[in-house]
Amino acid sequence: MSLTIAGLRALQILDSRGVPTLEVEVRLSNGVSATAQVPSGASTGRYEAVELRDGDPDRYAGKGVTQACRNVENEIAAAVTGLDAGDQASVDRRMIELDGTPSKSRLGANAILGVSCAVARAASQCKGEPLWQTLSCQFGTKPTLPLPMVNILSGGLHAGRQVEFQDFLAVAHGLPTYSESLHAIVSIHRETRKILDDRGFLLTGVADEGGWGPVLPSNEAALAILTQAIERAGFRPVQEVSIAIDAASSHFHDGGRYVLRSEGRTLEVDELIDLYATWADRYPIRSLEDGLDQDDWAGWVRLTQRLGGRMQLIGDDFFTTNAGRLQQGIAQGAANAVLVKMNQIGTLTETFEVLALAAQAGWRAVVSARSGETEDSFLADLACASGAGQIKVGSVTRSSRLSKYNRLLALERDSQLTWTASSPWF
Ligand code: 2PG
Ligand code: MG
Repeated sequence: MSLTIAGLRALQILDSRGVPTLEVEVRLSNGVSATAQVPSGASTGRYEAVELRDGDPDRYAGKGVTQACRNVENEIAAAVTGLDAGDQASVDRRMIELDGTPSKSRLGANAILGVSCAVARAASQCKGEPLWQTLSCQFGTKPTLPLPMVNILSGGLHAGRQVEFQDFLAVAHGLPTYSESLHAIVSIHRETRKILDDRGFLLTGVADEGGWGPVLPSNEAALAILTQAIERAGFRPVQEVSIAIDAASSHFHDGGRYVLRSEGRTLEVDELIDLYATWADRYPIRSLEDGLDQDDWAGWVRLTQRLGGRMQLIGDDFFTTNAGRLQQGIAQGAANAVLVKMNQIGTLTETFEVLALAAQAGWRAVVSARSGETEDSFLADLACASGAGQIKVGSVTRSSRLSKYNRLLALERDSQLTWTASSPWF
C-alpha cells in the first residue's frame, strides 16, 4: 500500500510548562491525517540535537517556535511531499540530508521530530493498526509492555534546586502486571506525601514532572523518605520495589567537582562515586542515571567498574541518544545502559538505531519522556515497540504524564504484549 505524503501543517502549542512547542500534522493523499506533539527538556545535555527557538525576547521569553513551524510548512513539506509515509527510514533520511548539519540546527530537531512522529502515526492509521505495531514492523523489533520508572521526589533544575539530585524514582519490578506495578507506585507516591506532611517538610508545590518538590535537609533525606514510603505502602524494598536516581550531575558539576550547595560541600569525582556506593549499601538503589558529568569519560569508567555489577548505570546527558557516543561508551565500558529520548537526536530512525545498538551490546535501554511534555501519548507506543522493557515518563500526576501511563493501561488490556519486568535490575 502506498501512503503518499500530500502536505504538512505545524502549529505552535504549549507544553506542560507553558513553553511553546510544535504540533505537526501530516496529510496523506488518501485523505488520512495525523498529528504529533514534540517534547522538550530543561536539563539538556551539551550534545543534544538543537531545538530551534525564535529568540524574540518579547514573545514567550525567546522560546517561540514559529520559525520551526515555518520550516515544517515550507522546506520540509516541499522535500517530503510525494514520499511514502510507510517508509519511515526514507522520510527521516530525506529530512536529515535536507537539514545538512550534524545537530539539526538549521531546520531544528523539534521541527524534524514532529514530522517524523506524525508520519509514523499517519502510517499506523492507514494500516488500521496500533502505533506500536507499525513502529515495531518498520524497525524489526520484538515489542513488550514496559516497566515504569516513576518520579516521586524531585530536586535539581526541575524543583528549584532545593536539593541537587534531580530525580528520586520508584520502580515496582516485583509485581505481576503493569497495572499492579502502577498501583504500587501510586500508593508509594501517596505515602511519600504523608511522610513529608508528618515531618513538616515544606512542599514547594509539584515539580516539573508532577512529583513532590519539598525543601529537604539533604539529598540523602530523599532516599530515606522514599525507602520508608515503599515500606509503609506495604511493599518489600529490593524484592518488589527498588529506587532509581537520576542525578543529572552535569548540572551541579563545576570546575571538575560536584557542588552540593544545599549540603554546603563540594565533592571530587571519586568522593561522589564513594557516596553512591555508600547509598547503595543503605538504600535499595538499583539504577543510577547521569551519576557523573557528560564529559567525564574516565570517571564513568571508574564508576562502572565500581558499581556496574550492582546496578543499572544509565547515560542520559552522557550519551544524548547519539549512536556515536553510545558506541564509545560500549567500547570503553563507561555505563551499562542508555536513556533514549527521541528529541535528543531528532528522528525515529536514529532513535531505533540507538536502541538496536544497545540491544546488540547486551545493554539495557530506558525510553524516556522530557520534563516538558504534552498530552501526546506517542512515547507509550514507542516504549512498547522498542522492546526496551523500561519507560520513564515522570510522576503519576498531571495529564502530560498520565496520557502515557493510561495509554499503557489500554494496551495492557487490548494488546497481546507481554510484561517483562526483568529484574535483577529491571
Ligand atoms: C532527564 C529528563 C527527564 P529533562 O533528565 O532524564 O526526567 O529531564 O527533560 O529536563 O532533560
Ligand atoms: Mg536524566
